[in-house]
Amino acid sequence: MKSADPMPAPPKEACATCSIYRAANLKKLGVNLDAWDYMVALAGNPNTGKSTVFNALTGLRQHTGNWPGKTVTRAEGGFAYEEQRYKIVDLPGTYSLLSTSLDEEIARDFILFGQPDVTVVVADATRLERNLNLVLQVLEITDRVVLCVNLMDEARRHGVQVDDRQLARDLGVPVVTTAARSGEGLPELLRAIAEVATGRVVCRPHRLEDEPPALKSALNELVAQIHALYPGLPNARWVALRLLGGDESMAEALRKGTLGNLAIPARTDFDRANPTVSTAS
Ligand SMILES: Nc1nc2c(ncn2[C@@H]2O[C@H](COP(=O)(O)OP(=O)(O)OP(=O)(O)O)[C@@H](O)[C@H]2O)c(=O)[nH]1
Ligand SMILES: [Mg+2]
Repeated sequence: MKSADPMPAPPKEACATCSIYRAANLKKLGVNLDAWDYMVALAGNPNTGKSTVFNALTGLRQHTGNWPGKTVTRAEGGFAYEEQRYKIVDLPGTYSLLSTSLDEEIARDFILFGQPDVTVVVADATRLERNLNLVLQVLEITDRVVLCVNLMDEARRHGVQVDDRQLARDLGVPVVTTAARSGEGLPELLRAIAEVATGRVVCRPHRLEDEPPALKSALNELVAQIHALYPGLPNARWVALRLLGGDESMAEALRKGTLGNLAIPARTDFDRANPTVSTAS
């Protein structure tokens, strides 16, 4: 966050009677998160409405506004839905998982190493093609993805239609269209999150074709070495690919031994190792 908001007020009684609550059986938990069953990450390009979704589901007041780069650290909140408690993490906007700015690294590291049960990629319906770059990158590292195509009201105003069913078939993950500012589509988004989190829906994401044999053997060798150095590091294969691609920040993390800091044996350990403000900031 560039400017600090005041501490959020706890969710009001009215939250329990709002339309999203009634339609979706949602209970906004604010920052009251003693224990949770599933963790959800909100990722996406800058300015696509991640914090707007976060606020609608938690009752918190994460900073929103009409310019990119507002959320610069992760913020956490909670909600309950169908008897399950969810911790939801609002991440800084990122165009790609290959990014290097600090706020983008926070998002990248959490998606890669935070082991969320569901990663919701919030995309801008008016710029869908550009947003799909990040979607495809996220699909390379996790099966458990829901694509939220937001700003549908803006898209309609520009005469843009989104074939969400075809998109879901092509990508192999659930796709939900929303206009988060007015609450449109949020009950459906909640249902999709719950279905993926609980395993009622199993995603079969579109993946790039297999690597050529020479690359495969180099990758396997490198993955074994990374695992020897950092046992249990999630997504070691992705790290190896980045190293082979000459990613300086990955190479630096490996040389300095800081890559291990990103390895999260248990999610609670991650939280302890990376204390951040857990309210709207
Ligand atoms: N018209 C319209 N505006 C929306 C919608 N969802 C969010 N917005 C607006 O879009 C702007 C950006 O929303 P944010 O929630 O701050 O976006 P973000 O993805 O968190 O942005 P960063 O943290 O900067 O990456 C704000 O002005 C929101 O009010 C929507 O569905 N329709
Ligand atoms: Mg934000």
